[in-house]
Amino acid sequence: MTEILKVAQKGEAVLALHAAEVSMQEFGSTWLNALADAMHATMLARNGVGIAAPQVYVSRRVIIVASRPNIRYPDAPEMDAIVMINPEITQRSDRQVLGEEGCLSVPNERGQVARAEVIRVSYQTLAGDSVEQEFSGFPARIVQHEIDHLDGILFVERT
Ligand code: K2U
Ligand code: ZN
Repeated sequence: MTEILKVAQKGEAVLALHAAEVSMQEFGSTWLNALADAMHATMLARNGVGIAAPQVYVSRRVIIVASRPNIRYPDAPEMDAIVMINPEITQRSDRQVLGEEGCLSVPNERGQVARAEVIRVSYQTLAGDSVEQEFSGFPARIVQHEIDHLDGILFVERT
């Protein structure tokens, strides 16, 4: 049974915390896999293109990135959802791009946010494998937005 979880709203303390890393012994655990499933179901139910664990009241460094074409980014790539555990941005392009963002935790608000156009991200998969991957454009924007959530930062603090 995959749960659709309640999404924390702007002003709730959990969104302002620095989320804790997932430790090696937690990989493969029932709780981590259940969390990823519930985050994914919740993101889909809310038509999100990403979600971070703190948004469902879990202050741990887990995000999902799932770009798809949408009204604001019609040429965004359609990508399979990626679950990133302990994600870290290892490189950022100097060049930044302004783009409109929204947030499942900040309803009815949209704002222009400057983000690095190209980033390199290192993260662990649910299986515990380490991955280094480059993102650009809208997917790069989503990754930066979600990692901000892990550091207690909402996009409205960057507009
Ligand atoms: O983290 C979230 O609250 C999910 C956001 C992700 C997002 C990141 C960057 C730019 C836009 C959104 C939700 O997907 S907000 C809904 C949405 C979907 C597509 C485009 C804009 C807003
Ligand atoms: Zn958000």
